[in-house]
Amino acid sequence: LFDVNKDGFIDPAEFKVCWMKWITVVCWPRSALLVIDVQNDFISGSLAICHCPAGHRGEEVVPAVNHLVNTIKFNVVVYSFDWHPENHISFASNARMRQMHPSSKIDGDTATVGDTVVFAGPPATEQKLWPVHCIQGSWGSELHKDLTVAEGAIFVYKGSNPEIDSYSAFWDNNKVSETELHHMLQSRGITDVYCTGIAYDYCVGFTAKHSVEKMYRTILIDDATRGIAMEDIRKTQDFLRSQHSVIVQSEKVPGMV
Ligand code: VGL
Ligand code: ZN
Repeated sequence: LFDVNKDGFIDPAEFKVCWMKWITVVCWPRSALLVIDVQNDFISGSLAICHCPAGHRGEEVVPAVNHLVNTIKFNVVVYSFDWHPENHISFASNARMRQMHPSSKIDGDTATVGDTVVFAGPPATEQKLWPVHCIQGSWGSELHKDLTVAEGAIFVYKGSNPEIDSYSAFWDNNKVSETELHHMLQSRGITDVYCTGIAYDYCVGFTAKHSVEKMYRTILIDDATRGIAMEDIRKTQDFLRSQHSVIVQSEKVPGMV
């Protein structure tokens, strides 16, 4: 099972991988449900995903997540918040106030929602532009009113640095700074991470990707996740499966009745 070094010892790095990936996962599984960005702006506000090509309706995740929270005894439930200041880099309306990198195909004055630009930085940063959304403390940043908030829940706030976007609840898009999430999951002995919420092809997808990188057994719950563009949702699914993450329906989650 293990390679040994010249003294006959197991390589500690390899053992750590085996411990985290297999031994604890098999012997002491502990689960976290991540509820990503189930906030008003993504459901009925400025970035309502129903206006996007996939035509998904964000509020459909609410009963699905509530059913999971009320039925299954997760060891912890985490709610993430997209949590932007007004001068955030991802807002199309802020593009003209920023310096573009020479490689950017679109300049700041003509840039609009949906464009991808390259800001000068440093570091040069590619950014898809969005409408103003999830301003810290605004109605749009609040969780949907019908969402059940589990007892002892953890809240994670991301995207607060004006200079860098953060789709994932673990890291910003340049992987420069990390949220508290990994630390909080580690301190609770979490092995299994279930991902739900909005948007499938952005914040949920990136969170699941980083969860795999952090070596959690990562499960995306398809019917509790909604997204923006069908083609990007498919790419997200293919990528996650290629990383040995699994995509299931709620009824297949252990403990579901
Ligand atoms: C998200 C676009 C911009 C998301 C956040 O939660 O998926 N998408 N900010
Ligand atoms: Zn955002």
